[in-house]
Amino acid sequence: MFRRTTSLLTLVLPALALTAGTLAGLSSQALAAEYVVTMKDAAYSPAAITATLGDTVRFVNDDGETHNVFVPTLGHALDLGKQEAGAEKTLVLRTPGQFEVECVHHLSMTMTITVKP
Ligand SMILES: [Cu+2]
Repeated sequence: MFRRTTSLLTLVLPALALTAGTLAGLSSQALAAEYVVTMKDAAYSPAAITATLGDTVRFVNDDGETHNVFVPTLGHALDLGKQEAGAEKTLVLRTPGQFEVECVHHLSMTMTITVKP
């Protein structure tokens, strides 16, 4: 009988710890904002956003052609790859500062993202 109780506790305690961790994760996510940037007619809209560290930017290709999210700015460089018509890609802002976003398919297609600490 004693043995059975011990093994039950061994199972229950890690499960409780896992639940607490998940709830903490959810509450910090709930505070983060999500910005939506549409890609249409060779332009990002809006062309500039100011967000806070941990926020998310969702890029929505609302167009008939392929676009892209490419960041050449030192310290922020990234490439989300080819984004087909109708596709969405998400970027979590993990580094404070300001950077340029460019579309490798359209040279005039640029935007600025400012990330406050
Ligand atoms: Cu483009």
